[in-house]
Amino acid sequence: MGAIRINQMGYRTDSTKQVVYVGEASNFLIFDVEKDQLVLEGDLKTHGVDEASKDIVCTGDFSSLKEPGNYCICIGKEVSPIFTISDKQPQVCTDALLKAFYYQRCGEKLSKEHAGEWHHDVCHLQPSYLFHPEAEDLLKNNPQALEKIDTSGGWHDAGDYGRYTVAAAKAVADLLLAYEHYKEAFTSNLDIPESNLPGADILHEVKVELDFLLKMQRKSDGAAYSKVTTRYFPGMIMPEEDTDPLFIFDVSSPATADFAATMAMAARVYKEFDASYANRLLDASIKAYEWLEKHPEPMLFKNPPNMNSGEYGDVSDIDERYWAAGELYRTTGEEKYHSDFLKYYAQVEDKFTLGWSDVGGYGSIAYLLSEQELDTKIYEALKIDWITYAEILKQRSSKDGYGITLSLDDYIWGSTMVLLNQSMHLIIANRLKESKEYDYVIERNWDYLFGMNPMDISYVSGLGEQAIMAPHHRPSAADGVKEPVPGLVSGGPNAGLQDDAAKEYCQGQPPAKCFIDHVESYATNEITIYWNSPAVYVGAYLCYR
Ligand code: G3I
Ligand code: 9MR
Ligand code: ZN
Repeated sequence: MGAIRINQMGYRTDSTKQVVYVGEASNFLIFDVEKDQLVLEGDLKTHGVDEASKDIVCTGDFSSLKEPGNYCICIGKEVSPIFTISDKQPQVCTDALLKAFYYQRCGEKLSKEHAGEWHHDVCHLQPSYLFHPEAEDLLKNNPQALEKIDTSGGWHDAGDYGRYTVAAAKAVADLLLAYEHYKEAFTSNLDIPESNLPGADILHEVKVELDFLLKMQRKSDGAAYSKVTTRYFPGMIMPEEDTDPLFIFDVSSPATADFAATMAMAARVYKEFDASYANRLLDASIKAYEWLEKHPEPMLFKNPPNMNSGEYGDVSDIDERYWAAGELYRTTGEEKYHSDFLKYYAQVEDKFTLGWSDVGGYGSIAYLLSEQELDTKIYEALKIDWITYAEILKQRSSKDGYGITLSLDDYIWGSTMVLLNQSMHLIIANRLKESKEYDYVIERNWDYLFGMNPMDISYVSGLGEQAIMAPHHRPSAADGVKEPVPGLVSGGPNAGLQDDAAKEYCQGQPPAKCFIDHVESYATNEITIYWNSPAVYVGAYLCYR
């Protein structure tokens, strides 16, 4: 591990730029490696002990270096990896982070043409059966008695091959917000099968998941099923080898409300692109919402006994209902959704989180950025609270050795998502204030993701000189290709040590170092669609802010 920590993917010409040095030193030198020239000399500022890593660190600012080129930093006898200063930095990252969704596609062959060495055969087209307690016996003795539903398509959730509604909702929401807010960032050709069709590739890619989600809506009443998975997590095999029967699990109120919210959002975004598809999405959303109205009591999902795919459980559905009402109001302007939103506003505890189980933040965004007539008092209160939390994040970053926004308690399963969600919060705060006030912090969080961190590692596969190599990702582990599938965001440090590899290698480590680039460490080094999606949002912002 080197002592000089930088963003291994480099920096934009006009971004603020920081280097972190682990140890004590007084100054740094930057050389242009092509011209073999010293271009900058700067002082290092002592930070003292960085609480999250327990390392003593110094930081140096080289924002004044704006000339595109390739550089390295020298501190004492240490030399950093070579890095680039280029305006392409965030675009290169954003494209790769988005292309990762293509690699997660289910139910279609990934061809050599589009997937390169990570190509694989078509997967998960076996029948999917509606689960009920006797489903397994029936499957053995009388499979005809089981209801079959076509649930093909969509994205594999993560390192496993399950497809889960609430997880999909967060991923789709982040990508749609990214497109809605920063369209200019989505003009690249991602080399996916639909790239030659009109429209941005991000819309083609998200449609893959929307089409799948539409299949997850129960035809009879509009409720959404919670997931489709095999009974157990399979071994580290390729998706086409995962041929056990698929089960579709019960509907739930959080899944249905998330479904209503994402469909309403998508109807808005796809309207200009494909009006009849947008109508279909809106109809699906309204139907799901009608089910919610008929079922005011929470109906929460629990894994049935002896089924061990992901649970994605929840303790409340108020935040999901808040989000659904907020999106439907923003998309349709119908008063009924507005009054529901205000009712849930008074009940929802957490109005900021952008997670898969806590989605209050999305409800708040839907209202804060709505074009509809709003309740001024509620709008103002929400805006003040949103900005107050942004200030807390900014304060926190000023005390962190790397300048990031994670608190000591934030190093949980999927801590990179926590970090990226915090950046999303700051970006929305910038929008509300019409300022760039939080850019410095957003850039430090971005640098952390790509290597400026206590592990000296880029948490995104394929991006950075020292990027993760062994994510808990079944295709990457089983395909015989040395490099993992690129563009995947690892969960990152997790002090919970919930898997054997983390227990073995990270015991006693400070929170920011509870990470192991080991294929078996699903609690620190798995990947998911909803850890990639906030990264796409932040990357898109950094492309054209
Ligand atoms: O929120 C609490 C926090 O208050 C507490 O201090 C902290 C202490 O550990 O825990 C936090 O909760 C954690 C929660 O994630 C945060 O979202 C739980 O401990 C932790 O067990 C839980 O992990 C989830 C994991 O599934 C196990 O259920 C991850 O969020 C979730 O991303 C992950 O999802 C899995 C799917 O089930 C299957 N597919 C892969 C996917 C990624 O690993
Ligand atoms: O591979 C599974 C991963 O996708 C999940 O996030 C994780 C936690 O639910 O579980 C993993 O599966 C492990 C299982 O829980 C226990 N036996 C080992 C499996 C990993 O190969
Ligand atoms: Zn599949």
